[in-house]
Amino acid sequence: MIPVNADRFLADLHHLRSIGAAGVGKGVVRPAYTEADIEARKWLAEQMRAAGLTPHFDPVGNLFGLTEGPSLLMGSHSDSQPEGGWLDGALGVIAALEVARASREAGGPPISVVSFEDEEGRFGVTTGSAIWSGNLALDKADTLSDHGGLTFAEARTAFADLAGDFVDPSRFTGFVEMHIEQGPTLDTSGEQIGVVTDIVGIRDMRITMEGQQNHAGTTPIHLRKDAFQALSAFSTAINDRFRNVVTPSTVWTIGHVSLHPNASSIVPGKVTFSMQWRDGEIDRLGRMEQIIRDTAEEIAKARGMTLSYGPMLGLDPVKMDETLRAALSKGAETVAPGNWRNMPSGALHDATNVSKLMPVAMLFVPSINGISHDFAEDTAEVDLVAGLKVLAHAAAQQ
Ligand code: HGY
Ligand code: MN
Ligand code: MN
Repeated sequence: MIPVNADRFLADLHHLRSIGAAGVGKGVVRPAYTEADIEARKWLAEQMRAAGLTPHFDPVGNLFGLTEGPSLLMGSHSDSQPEGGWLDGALGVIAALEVARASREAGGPPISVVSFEDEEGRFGVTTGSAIWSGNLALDKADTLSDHGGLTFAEARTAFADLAGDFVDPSRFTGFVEMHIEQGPTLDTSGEQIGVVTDIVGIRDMRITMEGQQNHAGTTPIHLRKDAFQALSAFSTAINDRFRNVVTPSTVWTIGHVSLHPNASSIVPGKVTFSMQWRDGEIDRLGRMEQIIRDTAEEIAKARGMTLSYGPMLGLDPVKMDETLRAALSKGAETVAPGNWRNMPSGALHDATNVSKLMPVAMLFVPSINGISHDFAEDTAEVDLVAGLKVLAHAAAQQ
């Protein structure tokens, strides 16, 4: 077993939390390419160097801590949602750093570390690892923009003076990512560890409906081409039409809405909204897409409105590598005998992209009350340390 240092691991985790601390509970605000994100990555690069690894930024800000020769890659992401938790991504990066550091100290197996950039999709979907893995072409990524209109090409210039080439994935024998569950399963069952079996697929697109901006007092209801009413009708219709396509584990979300001009006395003439859906089956994702497009077209036509789509991004469901998964299961049984389970991931992770390049596996620790993507996200420190030890066990079996 690699002798990990739990106190050093927790101290690094709390230091990373302090970079971009939201000042609300343990929350963080550290979206990709913001000052806090860049400061965090520079601090991580110093820790990697101090651990005997060679820090390396690639052209999009993915940060690797490289060891010589072939190695197992471990890590996650250190960027956060606009309102993020202190552990989403950060846990996997700091746990990987501690295992790599402790392994070097003990003359153990070579471990490299990575913090992928923009996993949280300020611009795309798991953007940094999608580009590195070839799932997303850099020139296409450069045309993506955030909700404020900043392009990915502009944002990534923040790393221009730090960036080297993309790292050659063939130097890695596999990838293991530790992450919080971000859901209620382990918190409800009371189990300490989840060994991931597969990660769901996702589709994500922006839809714009345009009608007629007008006076909220003088425009009769039957003459309106009201963008909010169109969105409301669309959402109600897809909820109904999904009924006999989806399963209890299928999810779909309209999370971002920009209504123009967003004023109380003006009938909104335009709405652009995010449409995201996830499932473990590729063909179900396709059937849902068809319902979404058909319903949007039907509603826009019936209301004399125009309809346009932004780029659709997505990743297909992936299964975890059996050998790496067995190593995690063995570690879980050693660290938390009888207190762990095999389970799917409803959240997306960089491991999905990396699975295109090499064998991948993931492990979870519980999220208190199943909360994530919220300042209240948290995990008991005893569970964080248990997860670290499972990760170290899996690394030692390489
Ligand atoms: O949305 C996700 O599943 C990930 O946390 N970005
Ligand atoms: Mn994450
Ligand atoms: Mn996340």
